[in-house]
Parts: sequence; structure tokens; C-alpha cells
Amino acid sequence: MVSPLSRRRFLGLAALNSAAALGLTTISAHAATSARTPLPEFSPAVVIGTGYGAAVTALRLGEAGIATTMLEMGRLWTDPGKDGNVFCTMLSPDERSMWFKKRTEAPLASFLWLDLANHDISPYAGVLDRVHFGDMSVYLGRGVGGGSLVNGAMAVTPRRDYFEEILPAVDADEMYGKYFPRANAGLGTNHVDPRWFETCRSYNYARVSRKAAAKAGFKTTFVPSVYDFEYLKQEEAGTVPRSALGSEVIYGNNHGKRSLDKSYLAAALGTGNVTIQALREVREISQQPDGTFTLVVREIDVLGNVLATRHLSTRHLFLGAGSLGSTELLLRARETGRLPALNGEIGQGWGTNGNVMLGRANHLWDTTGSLESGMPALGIDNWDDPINPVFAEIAPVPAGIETWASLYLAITKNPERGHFSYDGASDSAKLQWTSAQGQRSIDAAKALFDKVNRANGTIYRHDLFGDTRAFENRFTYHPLGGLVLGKATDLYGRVKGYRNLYVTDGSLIPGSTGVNPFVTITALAERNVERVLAEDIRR
Ligand code: FAE
Repeated sequence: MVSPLSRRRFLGLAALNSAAALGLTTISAHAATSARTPLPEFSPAVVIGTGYGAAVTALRLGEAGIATTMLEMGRLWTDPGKDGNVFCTMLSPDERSMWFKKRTEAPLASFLWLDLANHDISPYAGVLDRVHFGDMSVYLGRGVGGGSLVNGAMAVTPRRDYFEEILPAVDADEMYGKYFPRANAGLGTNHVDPRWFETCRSYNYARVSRKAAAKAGFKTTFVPSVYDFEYLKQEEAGTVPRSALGSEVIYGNNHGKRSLDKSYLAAALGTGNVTIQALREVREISQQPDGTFTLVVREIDVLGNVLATRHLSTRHLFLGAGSLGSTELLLRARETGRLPALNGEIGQGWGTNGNVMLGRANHLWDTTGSLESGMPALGIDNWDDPINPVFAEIAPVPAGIETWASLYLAITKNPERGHFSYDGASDSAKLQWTSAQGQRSIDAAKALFDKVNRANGTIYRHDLFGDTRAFENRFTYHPLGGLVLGKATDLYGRVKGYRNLYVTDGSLIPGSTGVNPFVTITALAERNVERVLAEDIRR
């Protein structure tokens, strides 16, 4: 028997595909009449963004029969470009790669100090953004599906003891008994076949790193994923088009990945109650005397032209625009006096999840091979270290050639937090974070990898980050916080100072999860929306 969720997902996928075929920016299970359906003047519920928190919220609202509009500033990523692919590859990026940039800004800035990864592109509503703030820049996904379009698909449930440490007021029994399993089921998390892993070519790079870690006494652990490992097997066997094995990751995957448009968002559309409006950026939020919220929404095209500015009102407003997006919207609303009752916690408690990237030079005889899966499947787990806890994902260098490099994205426990301030001149939120605040993360990663190098007689790579530094912590993939649960909001994401205003994304998490964060964001959103539906909406 087909489950209601599978049926909904099927209906939603059909809606997404026909919207793509017709070039629509309004996607719903109902037949569309024109390419750009105007925004309604009122929608009972509005969700800003289409990332993890937003997608969960829209699905559960739609299931409860509530007409919901999702507003997403990026485009829909389901229609193929001239080359027949939806996304471009990392090796030959084009305009689809980045959000209104003239040149790509890849995390590995150089190889042998040469800028080989980056290319000039024309400004376009591409899928990956890198937002710069002084000493820190933040990578983000832009488009229907948010970060799920560009991320490495690692679906990791945090350690329970650390979850209890970061969010002590959240009932961990409930999270681990109900909401983490629900999130993993909704996301389609799967596990690599350990026997295949040991013999395949595409994870030789991970086995080489595991051997080096083991020599230094460190243990590794498999990392679950929302990339379909069965598809990956077929890629290696040469029976399907390559995606993870075709140097596709940060600019999107043409195959294999269960991004949100294939899971939660498809199911949300399939309820028949959810409409996604793409290329719509929310600029302002204000409240009317009757308690409804009015949004100022900018409609753009893929070249960034502003086509219209419209108003949309709603009774229940959910912010799922991500740590940067949601925080900026509320900070702007408070500082411009539109939502003056917002408290002083707006913009506080932001962290990088302790991200540090680094490379080690492998011995000439320790080759990884030229075929590296873009989707990591193994991590070095040294979180039990009392002084320098580190969870280091073994990352690929999907360059298509032997690089003699082992790459890692280390997640460290860094207690430093940044905050956002509102800059009136640019009408935007500016992150206050200094490079000194990132030093703790470098120290922790160095403590671990110095031991790995010592045990193996290897050294760090100094040619990967545009200069000679071995550790790169001037960017993060994991922005967290800004609207922290229990501080800017109550314990279920209800914004303090306003009824019917909610936060549902990574900005709720106080700067750190100890592992890759999207499963935590998804599970927390599942928990919060269940409570909000029961107490605030279905009353
Ligand atoms: P997010 O997914 O960022 O979605 C926010 C959405 O809101 C975006 O689509 C924005 O375009 C949209 N938006 C923002 N402002 C507005 C506005 N004003 N109006 C309308 N729309 C707006 O939010 N995490 C993992 O757990 N595992 C991984 O393997 C992993 N790898 C990563 C690799 C890369 C390259 C990157 C960039 C991130 C990675 N992450 C990974 C992080 C993960 O994708 C991120 O934590 C989540 O996507 C955050 O989810 P949110 O729901 O907070």
C-alpha cells in the first residue's frame, strides 16, 4: 500500500517538474495559469525560506489543512540548462554556480598556490552564496531547498550528551525517541554498505585517511547521508550518470541527492495546501493593529532585476530564512521600529559550529586515486577528548586527478560567539566576529592533526587556501544562532514580544551542534511545529 506521505511526495514532485517545464516561479499542486502568478494579498500562514526548518514547517501546516505560502529568494532548481543538466559541476562552473558573483569563490582557493578552482562567471541567481563579513564569510544555499541543494548530504544526529549541553531546556528523551527518528525518516537518511566501502574506488581517499588516523590512535565512524548510496554504487559501476563521482557537490548535484525538493518540500506541495513562490525576497516585516503581519516582498528575475515590490499579510508567520536571513529580518524589524517589542537577544549567540578546514600531504605511495566521491562517508571522532573535542569529516578533493592531499572539515567545540548589528546605511545585518575568536578551533584541530602527522611522518598542505596558512577558518558552512531558542524565542521558537511569530531554522541553535547540523535543525523544527499546531493554530 502506498503511504499518504509517499503519495503526497509523488504529487509534489509532479508539481515541481511541471513548474520547471513551464518556467513557473509559483509552484503548487494546482494547475498554474501563468508563468508568474501574483502573490495573494493574504495567506493564513507564511513561511519565509525553503531550507530545512521551513520545509518541515510547511509540510506539517499543509497536512493540518492550513493554506501556506512559502517565499524563497532563490530560484527553482529542477529545469535543465542548455547543457541538459540542472546544475554545473565544480570543475567547470558557470553562472548557475554562485549567487550574483562575477567570479566563483570556492572553499579550496588554490592548489599548489594556483587559483585553478575559480572561474569568471556572469552575475545570476546561482545556487551557492558566500556572504562576506570582515574576518568571516558564510556559505549558503540559495534556491527552492536552501542549503540542501549545495551541502555534502551528511545526515548526522548529534551526541545526546552534547545536545543536552547546548539545549538543556529541550527534553532529550523526546528528541531522541521521537523527533530525530522522524527527521531522519523524512529526510531519507541512508547508510553506506560497509563491505562495498572497503573495496570501492571512490572512498579510497577515506580509507587512506582512516589508516593515518588509526596509526595515531584515533577512531573513525561512518557518517549517514541523504545521498543515495545505492545510486553511488551504480555510479562507480558505470551504469548511471555520475554526480557524486562527477565532481558535483557545492554547486548542486544533478543526481543521487535527496535534497528537500525531493523529500519534505515535495510532500508539502502534495498536501495541496502549500504554494512555493520562488524569486521572492522578504525585505520587511511589520504588524497591523489587528495582529496580522505584513511583509514587503521583492520579486526579482534570475538576472537580479526587481520586477515588483508587493505586500502580503498573514496571521501566522514562520521565519525559516536560515541563521543569516531570519536574524537579519528580525534585527531590521527591531532597529527600524517596525517590531519594537523584539528583545535584545535578536542577533546574539551566533557561532560557526567550530568549522576549520585543513589538508595533509600524503606520502607519494599513499595515493587516493583520481576518483573521489563528493559525498563524505567517514569522520574521525575524537569528541571524547576532554580538552580538544573534534569531529573531523574526511572530505573529498574531487579534482578528477591524484592530488596527494587528504582534506578535512573539522567541527570543534569553540565557546566563542559572534553577534549581528544593524547597519542603517546598507539596511543589512553585519556580523561581529574576529579571527581571534576562531583561534580555539584551530588549536583543537591542530592538536589532533599534529598527532596524525607525527604518527605518519606527514605534514600539512600549505597551498590550498590562497596563501600559506594550513588551517582555514575564515569561512563556515554551518552558521548557527542569532535567534537562540529560549532567548530570542520561547522554548518552541515563538518569538518573544509577538504572538503568532515563529523562528524555525538554524538560527535557533546556539552556535554549535558538534556535528553537521541539518538533522538537528530538522528535528527541532518537527518538535516545535507540532507544539505550535496543537497550542496556537488548532485551538
Ligand atoms: P537554509 O537551508 O540556509 O535555508 C534558508 C533559505 O532561506 C535559503 O533558501 C535562502 O535563499 C532563503 N532566504 C534567506 N533570506 C530570505 C529572504 N529574506 N526572503 C526569502 N528567502 C530567503 O536554512 N549540513 C549538514 O548537516 N551536513 C552537510 O553535509 C552539510 N554540508 C554543507 C556544505 C555546504 C557547502 C554548505 C553551504 C552547507 C552545508 N551544511 C551541511 C549546512 C546545512 O546546509 C545548513 O545548516 C542548513 O541548510 C541550514 O538550514 P536552515 O533551515 O537554517
